Amino acid sequence: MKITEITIRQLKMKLKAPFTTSFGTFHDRDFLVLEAKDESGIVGWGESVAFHSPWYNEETLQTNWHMLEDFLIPLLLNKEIQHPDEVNELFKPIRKNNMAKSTIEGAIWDIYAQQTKQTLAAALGGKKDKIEVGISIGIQNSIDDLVTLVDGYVREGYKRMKIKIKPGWDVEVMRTLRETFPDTAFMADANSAYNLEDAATLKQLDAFHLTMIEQPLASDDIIDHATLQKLIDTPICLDESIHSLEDARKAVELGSTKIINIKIGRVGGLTEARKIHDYCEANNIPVWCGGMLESGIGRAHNVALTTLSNFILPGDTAGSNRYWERDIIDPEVIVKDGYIEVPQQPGIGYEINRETIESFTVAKKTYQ
Ligand code: OSB
Ligand code: MG
Repeated sequence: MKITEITIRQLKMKLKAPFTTSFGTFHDRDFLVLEAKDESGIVGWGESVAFHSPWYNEETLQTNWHMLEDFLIPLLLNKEIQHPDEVNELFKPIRKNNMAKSTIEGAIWDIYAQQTKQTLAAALGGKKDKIEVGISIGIQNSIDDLVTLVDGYVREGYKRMKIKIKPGWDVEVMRTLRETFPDTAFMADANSAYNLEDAATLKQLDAFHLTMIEQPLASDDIIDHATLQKLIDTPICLDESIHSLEDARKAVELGSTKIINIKIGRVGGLTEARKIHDYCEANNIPVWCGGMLESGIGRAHNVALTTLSNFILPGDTAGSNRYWERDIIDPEVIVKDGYIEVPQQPGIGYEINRETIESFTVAKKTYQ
């Protein structure tokens, strides 16, 4: 295939409810979506999961646009490629900027799946026809508010509740949830809010039988996480620390992580995500698919990836209606009894609603 035209759009979508993590609060979601066209006119879609500000990692929507326009698009446009796995190789000269790379790579995978007349899930080697999902719940104003929210999501059928924690919003919160919902699967996500001096606090969480604790320590750390894992029973799951197969291998070998959260954008695309999946499967490390408050496009890629066999634990891919009044895909992603049905149309399997996408577009540029 040869990509002959690429359009980048900047979208602004209002979240139904603010989402608060240990590093900040999101009211809106600003992001890029990328539309690529091959010489036969097939269109593929990708999403940059970078945020407006460099809170989660160092990338932003603007740095992604810069990388795409000045480096990545020129490397790809009008080049003959046989398979999406080659995109990774083509982008090798550019260091990191994984979310920017993943934006194009996702669109190429979508086109490849359509060309070969299969779903993106099948193109990746996925076999499930439905996937099991949980939900990530931000920091609330009070424990009562949180209990009410969790109760609603338990009733909706979500298979696992992920609770954002930070110092001062941790042990009592998890204790109340465990007492109120004795049989619900809970985990906690700290987004790097702690350090090793907090080990005694984190140790108290062992009493609540969490499925895991996600990224308690610094994003650039895998040494202290290994030390912490020896001190606590709750399995550690790394998110921010894992950018590649090499990072995954080192963290697993050091004993820094027992579970890995795979985010397609953070690791530079579906090809690398699949490599991490395969490595983890061979080493008995369960994985699950993380979320970045995606629009329907990124959500569709997450659904496809989650069909791979070692995505054993429920991911953060909640239904579109948890985030948006109106998503940009048709049909929207629907969660029923904690499952999402994998769409059966070729490619990402959802239609892009052009009218809706236009209504959220604040900037747009085409490259030929
Ligand atoms: O750490 O997984 C995270 C949202 C923004 C930034 C980081 C994270 C999250 C989530 C939300 O947990 C997952 C989702 O619902 O998309
Ligand atoms: Mg996380």
